[in-house]
Parts: sequence; C-alpha cells; structure tokens
Amino acid sequence: QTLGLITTSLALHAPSQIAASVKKHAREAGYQVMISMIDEGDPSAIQQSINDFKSQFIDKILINVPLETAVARQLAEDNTDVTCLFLDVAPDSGVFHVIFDPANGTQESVKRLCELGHQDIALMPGPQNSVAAKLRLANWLSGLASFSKTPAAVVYGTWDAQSGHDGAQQLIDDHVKFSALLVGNDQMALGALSALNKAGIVVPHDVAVIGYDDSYESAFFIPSLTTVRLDLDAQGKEAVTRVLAATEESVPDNCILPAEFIARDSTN
Ligand code: IPT
Repeated sequence: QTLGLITTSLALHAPSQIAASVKKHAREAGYQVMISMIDEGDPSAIQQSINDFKSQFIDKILINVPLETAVARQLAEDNTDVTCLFLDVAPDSGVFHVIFDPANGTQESVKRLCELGHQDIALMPGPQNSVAAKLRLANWLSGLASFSKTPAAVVYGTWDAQSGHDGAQQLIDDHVKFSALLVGNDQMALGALSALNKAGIVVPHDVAVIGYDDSYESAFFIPSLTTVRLDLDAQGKEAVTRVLAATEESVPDNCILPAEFIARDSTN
C-alpha cells in the first residue's frame, strides 16, 4: 500500500524533514511513500501529480506546498475521489490540514524583544508566495502593534541562507537603524548572522536575531540561535495518522501543532 506526498523543493529544511518523517511513520503503518517534487506556484503541477497518483491507485495524498485558501479549496473540490491532506495552508482554509500555529511562537518572539527594550525591530519574512511566511509576518506585525510599534524595515528573503545574507546586507547598506532582526526561518538567519559578522556588528550585543524552525544546526550557529521550534517529525506523524484514518464516511479532525519559542544566545 502506498501514500502520495506532493512537496516543494527537498533542498529546503522543512520539506526534507517532513518527507523523512512521513516515510518513517508510513513505514511503521505498513505503507510506502511515493514522492512527487514540484515547482511552487503552479497548481496545475499539483493536479498533474494527483492524477499520476490516481493512475497508480494511490488515494491518500499529503500536499506540502504553500497554497492560498482558494487554490487549496479548489484542489480539494476537484479531487473528492481521493483524500488530500494539506500541510501548508492557513488555519481558516477549511480544507483537511495538519499545520503549525502561526501565532504563538511569532508573538512570543516579539514580546521577548520588546521586554528586552528593543525599539527598532527589522523583519525578514520568507517569500511573498508562501502562506506560512505571510502568516508569520502578519503575526509579527500584530505583535509589534500590541506594543504600539511598527517595524524598522521589512526585507523579504527566499528561505535560503544566501537571501538572508543579502537581506541583512541590504539593511546595513541602507543604514537602517535596527537593534533586533526577526527572521522567517533559521537558514535565512544563518545568512544574516554571516552578513552582520562581516560588517563588524556583534550579535546579540549590537543586534539581536531570532529565527524560526529550530533546525538541527541552529543550536550550533555562532552565537547559538534563538528561534521558534517546529516539531516537523510530529507534523509528519500526525499527517500520516490522520490521512490513513480518513474513510469515505468520515475525515478526522484537523490538527494545529504548537510552535514553541526557544531562547538561546542570539538574544540577550
Ligand atoms: C516552512 C519552514 O519554516 C521554512 O524554513 C521553509 O522550509 C518552508 O517551510 C518551505 O516551504 S514550514 C512549512 C510546514 C510551512
């Protein structure tokens, strides 16, 4: 028996960890996993992958591609003969999902920085086509607003370390006044640490940095990275359990996993 997994680039942190987790937990349940890796932002590629799975009699499909609510709903509507479980959609999407709470860790990050006395907080969200990145940004902004603050600057990255490096470099080149930087994921935070270091800006003394994900490496960055932990193994496990439990008569409840703030040395 086989499960389908449609995913964005496995070169990224979360998709690779989720795929590993899905494989592991599916195997424990006696299932194999067929992976279809697609380019983002192309719903027709997702439908094509679903069709490929259907032609192989695979009727339980996990979709780890960032999808706007309208697109996710359309896919679910167009494919009622299979069970699609979505891993990167908004909590109010209405489709079958296992996702992370976009609010708790992000708002805690802002709160910590404000409590430490930071006035000028710059934001480096992930790509604008990512649902998760947009939700993290929205929660940073509402967190800042609750402290009557607006961001010192907003520079977008593309999830990878190079974009984090370039974003931080841009803040430096633009002479943006900032004492803290909230970053959309740890890979971008690593790049930002490198750019700050090269410019002689000391973390956390001059600038505090907070990432997101808690990748395995983040505790070993210099300095060790304060971040928000996503338990991607738990997400894969919940997704496998719930998609396997779905029947034609009933679909299990959706699941929102917590995202926990982890304090380390990159904030003081
Ligand atoms: C999200 C990660 O936080 C980010 O680092 C990047 O890997 C992205 O996925 C890729 O889509 S987590 C995801 C479950 C929204």
